[in-house]
Amino acid sequence: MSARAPGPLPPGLHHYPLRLDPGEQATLLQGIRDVVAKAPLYRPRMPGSGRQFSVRMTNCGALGWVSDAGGYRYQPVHPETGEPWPPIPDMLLALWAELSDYAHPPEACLVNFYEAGARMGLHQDKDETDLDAPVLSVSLGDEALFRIGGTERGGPTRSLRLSSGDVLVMGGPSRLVFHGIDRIYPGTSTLLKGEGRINLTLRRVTRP
Ligand code: MD3
Ligand code: FE
Repeated sequence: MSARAPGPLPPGLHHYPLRLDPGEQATLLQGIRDVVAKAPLYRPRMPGSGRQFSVRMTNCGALGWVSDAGGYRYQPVHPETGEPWPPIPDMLLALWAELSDYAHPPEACLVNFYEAGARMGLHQDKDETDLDAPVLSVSLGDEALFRIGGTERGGPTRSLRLSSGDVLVMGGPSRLVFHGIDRIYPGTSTLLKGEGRINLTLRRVTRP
């Protein structure tokens, strides 16, 4: 079985397998532990149904993505504590500067935490005003099955297995493609204390 389904990646999507070495992953993980200590993980709800996400979330940066009865949006404070989000760790800002091909810094870093059994359904990321900027994602911990389609719901999809230390950059034509996480593979990484996966997504929200 191949780690990657056959077929090309969508144009504008770049995969950097194991871009972070184990030492860099440990340093970044400590940075995220510091973020979570100030801005606790919480379980967002779908705006319509009120159903809770299986993924827990928090943010760092000037703005954070939140979801509740009031809808999907970016806001400068944690929805439960009312406190500003902590700053984005320097390693992430450096990765963005190196890989994003975008002249301005990210404003938001969404932190997703997947326990065994958590998933994220196919969706588009379009709550940002600046869709010219790419999204940069970093995976830490257990491996995940990432699914990516085209810009129309219901079109063909392909899957990519993401490992700890992998970086994805989605820009240009891939910025508005449908994507999701079908499953994680518990016990495939020893980075975290227990099972689970952390995904970090750096985003530009406003036009510079
Ligand atoms: C392709 N996160 O937070 S990261 C999300 O692993 C999200 O937690 C997934 O989808 C995760 O919105 C996937 C890879 C990713 C992130 C954003 C994208 C792929 C993307 C935006 C546009 C296209
Ligand atoms: Fe997404």
